[in-house]
Amino acid sequence: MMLKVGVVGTGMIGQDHIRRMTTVLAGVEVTAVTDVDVDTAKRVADALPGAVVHGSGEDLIADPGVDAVVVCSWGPTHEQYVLAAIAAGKPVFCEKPLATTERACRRIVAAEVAHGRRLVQVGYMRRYDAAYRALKAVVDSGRIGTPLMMHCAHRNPGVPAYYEKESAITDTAVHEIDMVRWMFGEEIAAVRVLVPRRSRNGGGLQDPLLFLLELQGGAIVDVEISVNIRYGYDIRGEVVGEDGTAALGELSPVTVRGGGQVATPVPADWRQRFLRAYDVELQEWIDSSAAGGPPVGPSAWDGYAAAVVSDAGVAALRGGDRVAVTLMPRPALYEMAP
Ligand code: NAD
Ligand code: ISE
Repeated sequence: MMLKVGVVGTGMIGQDHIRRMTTVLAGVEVTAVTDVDVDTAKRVADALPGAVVHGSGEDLIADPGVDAVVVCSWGPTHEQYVLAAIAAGKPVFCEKPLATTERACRRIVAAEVAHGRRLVQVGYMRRYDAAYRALKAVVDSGRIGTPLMMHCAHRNPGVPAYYEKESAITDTAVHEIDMVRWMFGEEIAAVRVLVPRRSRNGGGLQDPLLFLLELQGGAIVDVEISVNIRYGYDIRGEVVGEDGTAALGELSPVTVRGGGQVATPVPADWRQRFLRAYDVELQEWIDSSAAGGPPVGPSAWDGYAAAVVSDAGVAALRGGDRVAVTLMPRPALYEMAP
């Protein structure tokens, strides 16, 4: 059976997901799109035979020709579409973040719990990345002993147009928040933000930042967030265990030696670096949705937990020292570990 998908938001990642659903993945058809930028939505639909352009996300979700929804609009608009999809009983893949505040995520969790079965998956694609999966397999195997620390860097060449001061946490570091919960299988207990001197390339943002995450079991993770690093998109991670360390490998398929130097290319952006991870993530979501089963990827609970930590990070950035993280009790619907 072909899963008929409607896409809300046809900007950068909306177009990239439409490309993969129409040219790479199997068992899916994009039947409807919408965007507040109507011209963009129409231009995107022109390349999709038979696809309808809707005037609003709500109209798209109500369309009987849409079985499942992919939300790729700006973060603050996610809540309304995820809630509308739950109300319609349709599976919804929501790009990260699930919503931009804890309260909005609580409303989504409450709606899904009231519905009685999981319909929401959040686009935390690092869980599908081959390098992160290999790193987690080493940590889980016990080969490096109990993990004590993790060093991460999240470097972007530049920022999208919607980026604000807090986005370094809410839009960028939110990936490490989810990845760390998954990597360590524990919730985050507290956060801090350290502020070094500003880069002249930072465009008025506090750039870079050092984000510190304390896990419930006592491990500590540091994340360098640089969002105007210029040289490329560079994602790093190294876990330090009692008996050894394990790091994400260099990912380039080519190394050039010449002129007295060894050089490997750096990805240009997240689309290049996580190309395969997005493919695997969406294919699994398509397959589980088509089968009528619950999604197996990051849940509304994961989206909620990330938002609580993200809110704490914003408080720490605004001048808090150590900000503790308190989660509500986890509903039985989300019984699996993070
Ligand atoms: P973008 O600005 O390129 O595209 C967003 C689109 O949403 C725009 O076309 C905009 O007009 C549209 N839009 C805004 N409000 C809307 C509304 N109420 N209804 C319908 N359409 C609306 O941004 P982007 O880079 O594509 O990011 C979109 C979302 O995807 C963000 O939440 C971002 O955090 C997330 N994202 C995730 C990843 C990832 O690695 N998983 C990468 C990039 C972006
Ligand atoms: C963007 O929205 C993403 O999700 C990318 O993966 C991230 O690296 C970037 O910082 C965000 O702006």
